Amino acid sequence: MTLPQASDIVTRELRGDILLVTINQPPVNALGVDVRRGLLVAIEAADADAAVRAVVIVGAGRNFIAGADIREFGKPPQAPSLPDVCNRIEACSKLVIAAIHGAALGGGLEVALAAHYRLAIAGAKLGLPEVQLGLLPGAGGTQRTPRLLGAKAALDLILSGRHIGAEEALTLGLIDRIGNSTDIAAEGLSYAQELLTNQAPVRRTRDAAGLADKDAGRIAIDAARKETAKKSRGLFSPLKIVDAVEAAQDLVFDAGMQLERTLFLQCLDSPQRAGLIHAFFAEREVLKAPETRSATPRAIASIGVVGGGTMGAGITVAALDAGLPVVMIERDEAALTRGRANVEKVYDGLIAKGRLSADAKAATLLRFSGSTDYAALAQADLVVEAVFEDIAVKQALFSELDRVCKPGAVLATNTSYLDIDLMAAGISRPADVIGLHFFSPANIMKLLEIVVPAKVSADVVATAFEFAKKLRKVPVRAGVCDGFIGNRVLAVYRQAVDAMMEDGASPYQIDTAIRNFGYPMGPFQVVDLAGGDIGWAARKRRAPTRNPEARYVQIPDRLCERGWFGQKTGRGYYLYPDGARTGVADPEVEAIIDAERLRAGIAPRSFTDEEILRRYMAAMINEGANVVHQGIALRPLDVDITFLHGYGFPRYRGGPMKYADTVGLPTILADIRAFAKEDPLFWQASPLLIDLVERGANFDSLNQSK
Ligand code: T1G
Repeated sequence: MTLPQASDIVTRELRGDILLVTINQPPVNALGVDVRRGLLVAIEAADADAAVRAVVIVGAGRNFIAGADIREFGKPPQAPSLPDVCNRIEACSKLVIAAIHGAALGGGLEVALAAHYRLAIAGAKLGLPEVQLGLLPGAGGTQRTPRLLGAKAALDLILSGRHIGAEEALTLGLIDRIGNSTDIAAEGLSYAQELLTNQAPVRRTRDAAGLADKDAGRIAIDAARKETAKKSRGLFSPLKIVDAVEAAQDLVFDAGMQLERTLFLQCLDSPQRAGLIHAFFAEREVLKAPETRSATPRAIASIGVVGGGTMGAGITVAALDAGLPVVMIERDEAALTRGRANVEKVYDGLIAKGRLSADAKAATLLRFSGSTDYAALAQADLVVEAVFEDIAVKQALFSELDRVCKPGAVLATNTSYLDIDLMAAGISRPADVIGLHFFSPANIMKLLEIVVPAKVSADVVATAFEFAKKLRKVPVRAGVCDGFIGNRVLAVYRQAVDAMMEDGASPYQIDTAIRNFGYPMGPFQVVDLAGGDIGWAARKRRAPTRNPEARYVQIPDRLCERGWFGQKTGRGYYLYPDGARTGVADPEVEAIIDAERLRAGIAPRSFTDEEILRRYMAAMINEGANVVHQGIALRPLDVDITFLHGYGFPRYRGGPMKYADTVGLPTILADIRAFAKEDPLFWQASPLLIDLVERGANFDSLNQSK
């Protein structure tokens, strides 16, 4: 049966006695049902045609095959399955050669493993990243890879999900040849011809002897299981991967394939797969803002950074690491020396860890220059200020930038809460002013909130997204408000957490409950890490405008008044004896909490971990809904990405809004209404949440790109 559309997507062309099979399914040749059908038709045709002595499979465009079509997961499966297609390729009576350029990932590599020989050219990316999607290689990857590479190398490749290049693939034995030219079809055909000339046999990966050394395999599997149990932190699929590779070691191929299928379907059904795939697509959708569609970014060839403190130095390193020249401005020589030292400290740390050479540091710093004269910014395409968080200081600074920067330079502020519209209003070019809110450490944290003031021009927003891409950051478009997206939502769920502490839950129980949800740290550990003085300053700043009717928990202030700011002062909510990184509970803190409960007239009650989590998430989700409702975030997925990349939200849950959809919005709304009986002012259900529940819709229904 020939399916016309399949033949369009998978074309066959006889070149002499070699059948060239080309997959052409933009954008990345994902293995959707049409591609699977087309491959099957092609292999059947090759087997049936006596004129065909070999088959070469290539991908059109920039990639071989990106993998299974992730968009198909969760939908009813359509035949043929990818395992069946791979088995049919492997069973072909003619030589099958996979010629790889670009990505051969997941199912893409599994197709190549089912071929009899594999060639790749420079720039190829091979890997089995299914674990990053909460899955495992489900088309023979857990059975063929160990047979080809041995259990240890296979487990490393599959459990890490990492991409490897052609050279490493050749060394490992994943491929047989590296092609020299960039013409992948020519390379594949030439290699096929060579194999035919040499009468190379049909060589099935299922028959490879990588698992012959049972003892080595057993040792590798036991070690992987122990290591994975320790570090997979609640993830479901990694241990299933070990089980599948163990099956490859212990069972015949077909039985191993059956077990792989069973384990794959278990992973597919896990909510973790849904969360991780949501994160995968959200990271791509978040790059699509109205301005990135409508405007062309300005060129960014050189950067200015005003301020050499923690943030200024971090931003400088991020730009230097992106290959950009950076000029740092500080108010005087001493401050500039400190700024440069802050930059060098980052690189010296990497050298100390053996992750950077001194020469590489020196080469990078050739692109760094410093000055105390703003005139040094005259040629910068984009300037980011990271000076003291005071609106008057910032306004004065923007006046200087307005005076010295060339026309068209983007003028950005790294402020975490000050009014960017005010900064823009004071200069002659408000259309060039934008917020670039980095997260500390700015050279490490991926999240970059791109804060869009009222008068900014679309091409400046597009330029900010382009800048984020250069720095390999994950940009999220945010509207101007106190805290933008992340810190605004944080302020709300922090209040919920402080209220629970005052009502009877210890900070240590709360931290444990939140860590068990999947966070690396609990909220009180985070405060101790970041420094309690930061939140204290924010509370003092908001005090004049705080609603006097609103509940205010004073416990955090009691600690700050004692200078107990956390790790940097040796104690905060926890004690850090001898500068330990992991704190211990502090009886004096518990005594302060008891005294505050007494002062507030509160009779403490117990909380279950489950209730702690429900309150924590209800507050986060509700404020996330408000942020979307008020247009501060474009879509719920923008809130998800903010919390995945800026606040340690467990990735396999997809983010707070995805998690809310998983729990069910009616449940979240019911919780909020129940909590409102104690504190109606704090627990006000978001109009967006109410509307979605009334319509029987969920947050994901709002995620189509704007
Ligand atoms: N399925 C569907 N769409 C995909 C896709 C995929 N596998 N990979 C990418 N896309 C979309 C992506 O959403 C974007 O869409 C566009 O293609 C360009 O992607 C059975 C079960 C291949 C390295 O995990 O790593 O195989 O935004 O921006 O930067 O064992 O895409 O344009 O609408 O990322 O050039 C395993 C995932 C799947 C690889 C290219 N494979 N993809 O990077 O482009 S599970 C993966 C990537 C599996 C089997 C199992 C990258 C890339 P839009 P992009 P890129």
